[in-house]
Amino acid sequence: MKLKIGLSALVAMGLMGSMAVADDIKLSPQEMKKATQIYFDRCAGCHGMLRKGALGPDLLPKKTRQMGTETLEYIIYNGTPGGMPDWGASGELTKEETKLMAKFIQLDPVSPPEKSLGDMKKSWKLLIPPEKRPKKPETKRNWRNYFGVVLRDVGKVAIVDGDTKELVSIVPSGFATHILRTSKSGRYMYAIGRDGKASVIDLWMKKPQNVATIRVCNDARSIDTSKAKGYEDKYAVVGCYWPPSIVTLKGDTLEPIQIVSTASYTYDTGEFTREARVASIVANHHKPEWVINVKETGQVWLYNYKDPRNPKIHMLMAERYLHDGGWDLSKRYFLVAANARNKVVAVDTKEGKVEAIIPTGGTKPHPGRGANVDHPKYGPVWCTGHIGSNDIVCIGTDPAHHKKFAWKVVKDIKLPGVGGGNLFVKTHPKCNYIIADRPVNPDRKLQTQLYVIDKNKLEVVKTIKVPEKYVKEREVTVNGKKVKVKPRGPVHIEFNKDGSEFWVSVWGNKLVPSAILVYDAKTLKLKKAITGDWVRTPTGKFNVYNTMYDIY
Ligand code: DHE
Repeated sequence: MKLKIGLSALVAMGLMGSMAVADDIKLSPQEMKKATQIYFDRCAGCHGMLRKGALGPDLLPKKTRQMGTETLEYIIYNGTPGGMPDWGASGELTKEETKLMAKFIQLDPVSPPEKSLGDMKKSWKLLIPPEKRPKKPETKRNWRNYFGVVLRDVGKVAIVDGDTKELVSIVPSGFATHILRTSKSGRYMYAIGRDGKASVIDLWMKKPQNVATIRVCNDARSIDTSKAKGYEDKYAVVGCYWPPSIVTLKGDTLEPIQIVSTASYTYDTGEFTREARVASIVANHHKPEWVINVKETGQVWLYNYKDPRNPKIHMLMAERYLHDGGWDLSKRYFLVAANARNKVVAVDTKEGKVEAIIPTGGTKPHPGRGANVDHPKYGPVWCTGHIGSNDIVCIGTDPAHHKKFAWKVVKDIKLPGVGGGNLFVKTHPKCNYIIADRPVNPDRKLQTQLYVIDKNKLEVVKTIKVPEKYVKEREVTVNGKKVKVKPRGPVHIEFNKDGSEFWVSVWGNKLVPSAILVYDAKTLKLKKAITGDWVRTPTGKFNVYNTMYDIY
C-alpha cells in the first residue's frame, strides 16, 4: 500500500536534509539476488516491476540517487503518512535488509522474467484428477458457510467452518497469497499468490485440499471463475502483473488454455505501456464475460470466454490507474477505482460501455468490492473508502428509477480523525451497517478501530476499538535476537452467509499468532476470537456463499 510521496513532501518532513548524490553503490551477486527477490516480492506490487511507479512513486535511479541511502532507508524502515508500509518497524524486513533495499533501488532496474504457456505447463500439477474426487460433499458441515482465510505471509489458506468457527483445513498456497474466489457452484475455492501460483481447493472433501496447482506468471493479484449459465465451474482466469497478461485455465484441473498479453497503449495519451498490469477481474453472472481492468493503460476489457482459445475482447477506454471494484446491487454495473485520478468508473456490462466516470472527492479510492445499500432516498448506492483521505463516499447506481442521483456522490461520510488509511468497506443485505477498517492510517488509535456506518443515515454511528490484547506489541526471539512486533490493526471485513456476523482479521506479523475476530452484526459485540498457533498473518476472508453470489 505505497502512495506517491513527492520530494517536496519529504523535504517538509525533514527527510531530505542531505540531498547528497550517492557514492558508487556495489552489491555482491548474493546481495543482488536477495534484493531482487525482495523487490519483486514486496515492492514491485506498488512501484512496478520496471520501477516506473504505479500506486507508489517511481524508483528510478535519477530520483533515488538524489535521495541517497540514508533517506531511502528511513522511508523503507518507517513508512510514510501517505500509505507506504513501515517494512522495518513492522518487523517484515530487518535493518540489514532495509539498508540493502535502499542501495538496490539506486541501481539500474533489473529485467523481470517472461513466461510462456510451455513454462506454465511445466509447473502444472494435477494432484487429484476430477474422476478421483468426491461425487458429493463428504462432509456434514455447512460448507457453503465456510470461510477461506488468507494467511498471507506464511503462504497458506485456512478453511474455517462459519457455523462452528472450527478450523477445517490448512492448505498451502502461493507466496504472499493475495485473494480467494469461488466457482459458481461454490465447490471449488481458488487462491492466487503474488508469485502467480494458482491453486484450486475442493471444498467437498472431508478435509479440503488442493486438487491442482500451476504457476502462470511471476506476479499476480487476481483470479476469478466462469459464472454465466452453462459455464458454471468451467473456467478460471488469472490476471497477472508480470508478464502483464490474462491466463485462462480449465476450472477443475487448472490446465492452461490461453494467454493474452495486456501490454497496450494508454487510453488517453496513446503511449505504449509494456507494464500494463491486470488489476481486478470480476465474472459476469448474466453472460460468458469477465470484466478485466488493466491498471496502467486505463482500459476495461470485456473478455468473452465462450470460445476461450479465440476470445472476443471488447476494449473500453476508461481512466487510470484501474485497481479494485465490485458490482452494483443489480449486477449490471461494475464500479472500479481509478485510483491515480481519484475517480470511479462505472461500466455498463449490459450495453458494453463506460456509463460514467465519477470524481469521488476523496484521495485514492480503494473499495475492495465496495458496499451496496438500497437507500430509502437515494435508491441503490455503492460505497467506497479511500486510502489517502477520510472519506467513505456513496454513489447512486440506478439511472432507471433514481436518475437524479445516478453516478453522483450522494453522500460523503467522514471517518473521525485525520488522514485516510481505509482499505475495505463491507456489508450484507441483512445487516443495517457498513463496516470500514483503517489499517494503514499512521495514528495507532485510528488504525486499531473499526468504523460502523448506519445504512439509512449514511453516517458513522459507532467506532469499535479492537481489544488491546489482540493488537499490543510483543517481543519475540528470532535467531537469538529479541524483536518487537506490533499488529497493524483490523483488516478486511467479511460477513457470514446469513449476514448475522462479520469477521475481521488482526493483521499481525508471521512471527506471532494473531486472531480473527467475529462480531455480532446486530449488537456489534465481539462474539468470538478465533485464535491458535495457525492464525498467522490472516488478511482477506472469503465466505463461500457470499463469494459465489457476489454479495457485498
Ligand atoms: Fe490487494 C483485492 C492489488 C496489497 C488484500 N488487491 C485486490 C485487487 C487488486 C489488488 C488488483 C482486486 C482483485 C480482484 O478483485 O480481482 N493489493 C494489490 C496491490 O497491488 C497491492 C496494493 C500491493 C501489493 O504488493 O500487492 C495490494 N492487498 C494488499 C495488501 O497488503 C492486503 C491489504 C493484504 C494482503 O493479504 O495482501 C490486500 N486485496 C486484498 C484483499 C482483496 C484485495 C483482501 C479482496 C477484497 C475483497 O473483498 O474482494
